Amino acid sequence: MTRGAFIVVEGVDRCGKTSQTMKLVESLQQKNIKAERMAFPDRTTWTGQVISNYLADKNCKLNDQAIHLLFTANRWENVEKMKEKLSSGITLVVDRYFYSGVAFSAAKGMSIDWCLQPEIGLLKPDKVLFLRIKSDTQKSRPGFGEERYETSVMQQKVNKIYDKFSQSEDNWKIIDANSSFDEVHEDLLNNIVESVQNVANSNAPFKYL
Ligand code: 2DT
Ligand code: MG
Repeated sequence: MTRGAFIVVEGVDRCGKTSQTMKLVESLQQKNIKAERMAFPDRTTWTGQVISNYLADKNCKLNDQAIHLLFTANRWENVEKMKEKLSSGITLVVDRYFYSGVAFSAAKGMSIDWCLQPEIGLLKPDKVLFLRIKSDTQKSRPGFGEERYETSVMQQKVNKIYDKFSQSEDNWKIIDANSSFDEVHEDLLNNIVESVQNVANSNAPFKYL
């Protein structure tokens, strides 16, 4: 049996990642492609609960390196589960991955090289779809929540780091996310179907960071 594709959707807050990833799984299933959604941070695990408390409580004083490593550990905790699902032919549509980890930590002033080190050895996505929105579009969407990082200054810094990834990484694809939900959905879906077919046709083994 050929494995499923490992797809990541990245982008700043309010670009539509959550609703798009949910709809994508439905649309893939309608095409008889086995698919499941995942999101990082995975707030259901032990590290996920610590992370969730950190994000919700702006007074929580946790050293930047420590929280960075907790986000990374939250991915490592899920590696076996992800491999099992992909091996059983399920395509994973994942809302955020280590690119968010690096982008948010580097936006706080940490070194990108340092941030990347603990991610080495994790599964590498077959495709990263970067939902790129103009800051005007972002501002026109319903307001930021109450969580840490949900400020315009932080989001702009993060967007710049995503732009760097989109230029340097071979698996990134920029998706114009300023248009309607349905148009963006079609664009994402076409890209994912193509990746699923490429993985199946080439019998691609897992790739690692
Ligand atoms: P959500 O709003 O998507 O739940 O994200 N973040 C995320 C990091 O700082 N490091 C990471 O490794 C990941 C995956 C982005 C919650 C916030 O957590 C940030 C926004
Ligand atoms: Mg959020």
